[in-house]
Amino acid sequence: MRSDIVIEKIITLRAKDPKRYEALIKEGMAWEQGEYGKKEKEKASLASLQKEYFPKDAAYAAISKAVLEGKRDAVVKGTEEQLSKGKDPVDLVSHALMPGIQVQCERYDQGDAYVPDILMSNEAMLGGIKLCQQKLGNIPKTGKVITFVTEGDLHDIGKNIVAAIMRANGYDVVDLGRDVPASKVVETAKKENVQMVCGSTLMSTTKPGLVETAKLLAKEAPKVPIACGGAAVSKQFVDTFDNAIYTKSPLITVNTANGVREGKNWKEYR
Ligand code: B12
Repeated sequence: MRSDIVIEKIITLRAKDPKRYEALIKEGMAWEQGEYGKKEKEKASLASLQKEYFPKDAAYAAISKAVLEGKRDAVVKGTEEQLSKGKDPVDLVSHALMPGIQVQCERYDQGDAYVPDILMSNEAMLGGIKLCQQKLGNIPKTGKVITFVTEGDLHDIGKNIVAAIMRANGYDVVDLGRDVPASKVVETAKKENVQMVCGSTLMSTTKPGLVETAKLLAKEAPKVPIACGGAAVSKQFVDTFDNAIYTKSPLITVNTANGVREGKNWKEYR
């Protein structure tokens, strides 16, 4: 569209619908603030990344390293050993398995690792997560949630960790996967009678999927809020639309789901 036409449209919108105009300005600003992935980070060596992310415990660090190296068998063996020693499965996911993928993602981001490296580390991590979930077995179900990644976004590593930690805390998780349109989320929320929806996105371009889902839920399943997370999402952004709660980490999401189950409203989290 030509820029003079765009400007004319903006002026018309400001005159005809000042409320919407204000909302769009606010939303646009929240969009830009702290835009994720754009800042030039200083390149970190593998050793310094390991120092930053890896656990102190040698057995846990060996699992993180096996995830980083994409060695699924070694991850499975190490996780099995720790579980047989009575280690907490949730602790293993957060402090042995996750650090490995975090280092791999940082390396990819700075051009030191490639797509197959990420995919192999992800596979290796999932091998360990599967065992932790089996160990937890059939713990009594406290509630039901949906996890999904917004339409157009294929980044599901973080969402898979969130789903695993929700399950470990007694939630029945309907995982819709990645690249999911808002309509599918809302249809499932109604059918499955869930208490909350957990949506994630890692790209600026796919953030509107969270807004759309929150709005559609408010219309068609009014008691179901959406917990929004993922590295591209900030509190500033989530606070620009209704029926949504910003949840920075998987454990905050669990606590929020507990609150919603007990009758808390999304407004109480603002
Ligand atoms: C891994 C990765 C990929 C993998 C994804 C594999 C997969 N199956 O997920 C591959 C290689 C396929 C990929 C592809 C692309 N990628 Co990419 N990718 C990344 C990378 C390196 C890491 C992301 C990640 O998994 N982090 C690890 C997890 C554990 O962290 P996390 O997701 O943030 O999750 C944590 C929290 O956020 C939270 N959380 C996560 N989800 C949720 C959900 C809820 C409900 C809650 C409460 C919390 C929560 O809990 C998690 C655990 O603590 C990032 C850069 C970076 N360092 O972050 C770029 C990045 C996200 N990618 C980017 C881009 C642009 C792309 C591509 C378009 C690249 C291209 N040109 O092909 C494509 C996208 C294709 C598409 N349509 O989606 C950009 C996005 C920029 C932006 N601002 O929009 C980034 C930031 C890279 C960059 N610096 O530019 N990518």
